[in-house]
Amino acid sequence: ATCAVEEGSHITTFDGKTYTFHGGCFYTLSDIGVAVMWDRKTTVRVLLEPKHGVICGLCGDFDGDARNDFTTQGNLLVSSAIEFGNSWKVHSSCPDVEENIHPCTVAPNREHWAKLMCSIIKGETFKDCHQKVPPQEYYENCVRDSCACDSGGDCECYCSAVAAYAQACNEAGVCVAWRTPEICPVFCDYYNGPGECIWHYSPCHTPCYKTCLNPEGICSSPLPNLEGNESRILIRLTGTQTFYSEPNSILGLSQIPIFHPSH
Ligand SMILES: [Ca+2]
Repeated sequence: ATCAVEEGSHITTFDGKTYTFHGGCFYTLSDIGVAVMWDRKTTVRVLLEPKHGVICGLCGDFDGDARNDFTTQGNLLVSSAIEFGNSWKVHSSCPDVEENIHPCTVAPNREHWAKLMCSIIKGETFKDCHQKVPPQEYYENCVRDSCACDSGGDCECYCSAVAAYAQACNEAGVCVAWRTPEICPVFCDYYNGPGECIWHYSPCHTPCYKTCLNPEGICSSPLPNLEGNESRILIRLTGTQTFYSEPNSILGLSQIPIFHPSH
């Protein structure tokens, strides 16, 4: 099971409840993690074994029922994402979030651009996925995030938001090659030496695959299908064998930040 915190504020619990919580503090995501994957930017995934026991935090309690996931640290079932999120602050001195204000209200000049760019999610590019994963919620998150990125990193928020939908499609079995040289490109060629053609970007692959650290391609714990900003999966072709870069690493130059709990 996977709990995802995408673009820093869109959370899907282990039981499948989705909500938005823009917090500025440190929060408890889950009180135990089998593996944590982080894209070094705005997205965190916590992976649990399917038969793992009940947990608590922003990722919900993992009892198979999405309806009770807004249980506060004080063990109250609430309906407000803000009340729920605030209860899981790690430091009580950090101020509570007061209200989820739509960022397009604050930056109306960005709204048109955001809606235009995010329309890719509801458009032709992703049409094979629309039946499997309803796009509306992802579109709205995309508009919200694209409005919220006020300077620098403009495209990063947008690309992360589209990548979140591509990721959901991937997990539903629909792989969409949506990146182009104009839209959120992955510059693999940067890593190829002069005259070399070794590294390639691939949007789709199986959940378990051969890597330099896992040459047999045998996985004990399931890894989600990965795409895009989150993974930058690059394939290295060496003779008859295919090796992939480690998940979330860029060409193995940096290791995936996986933390194993000590208990
Ligand atoms: Ca639950």
